[in-house]
Amino acid sequence: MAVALTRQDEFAVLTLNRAEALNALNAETIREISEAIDGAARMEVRALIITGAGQKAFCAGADVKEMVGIDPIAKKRKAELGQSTFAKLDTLRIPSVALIHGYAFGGGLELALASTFRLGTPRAAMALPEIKLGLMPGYGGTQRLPRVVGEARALEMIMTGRTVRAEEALSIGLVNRIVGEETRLEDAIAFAREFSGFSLVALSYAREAVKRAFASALGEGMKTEAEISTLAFQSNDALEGITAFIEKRPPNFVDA
Ligand code: CO8
Repeated sequence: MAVALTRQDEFAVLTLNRAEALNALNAETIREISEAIDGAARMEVRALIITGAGQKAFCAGADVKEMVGIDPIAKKRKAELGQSTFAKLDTLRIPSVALIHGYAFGGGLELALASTFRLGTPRAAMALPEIKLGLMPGYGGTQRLPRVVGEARALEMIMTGRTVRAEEALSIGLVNRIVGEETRLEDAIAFAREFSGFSLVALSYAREAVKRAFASALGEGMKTEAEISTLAFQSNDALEGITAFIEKRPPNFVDA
């Protein structure tokens, strides 16, 4: 199983379970995340905590190796499936907490952005590095990141692919708190207990109201992202970027 769903006290814990691939999101993982979110909704728990197996990564993003040779229609379907899975998380009745240790890159950061809260350990490293592969974010990053950190910072992260570490992430609001490296799960549970005793009805309405403050048709933005990222995906540079990653060499982009 690529994803494990367990219960810890009154909380559900979703663990991405592909440590050997830094918990990269292949099709199976996305499907199992979706099933685990449904499972958490049925568990009568007070919050969902999302974490990654292994010491190195929360999640290193979409599985780059699965992107080789897929056509634009399949690519768009992939982007929409990721988007709809993350939207399910975003609209889940119980709040969610992404517990970021190590890398949260690409789709991994987009998963965290679809969560209600983000906690980072001192070794957390966050980036949307798609540009380095000749791609752009496709699981909601272009729409959710500016809502969290503002347009200029989002553009900087998306256009440079730069890695933001824990202290900076805290200072720009990308994570809510920094938690202990070794005590991260206990710390996340303690954080969740700060709101988990309150009415879920009131919590849901409050979340909904805050979302409305930024609701300039997120769905429309998602459609645009799926379309534009499909165009980016068809470029020679995308093929070169992905191939170079797999061949472990620097890419040679030609602007086409
Ligand atoms: N996909 C597939 N495999 C991966 C990925 C990934 N994203 N990241 C790491 N791995 C694999 C490596 O290939 C390696 O496997 P192997 O041992 O078989 O070669 C193993 O995990 C360990 O990785 P590294 O040896 O590279 O570990 P390092 O500690 O040296 O480096 C990094 C860690 C910096 C995280 C590095 O692995 C890296 O740069 N990974 C790629 C990160 C990335 O570019 N993520 C963005 C992907 S694109 C994306 O998320 C777009 C989302 C929208 C998609 C839209 C629909 C298609």
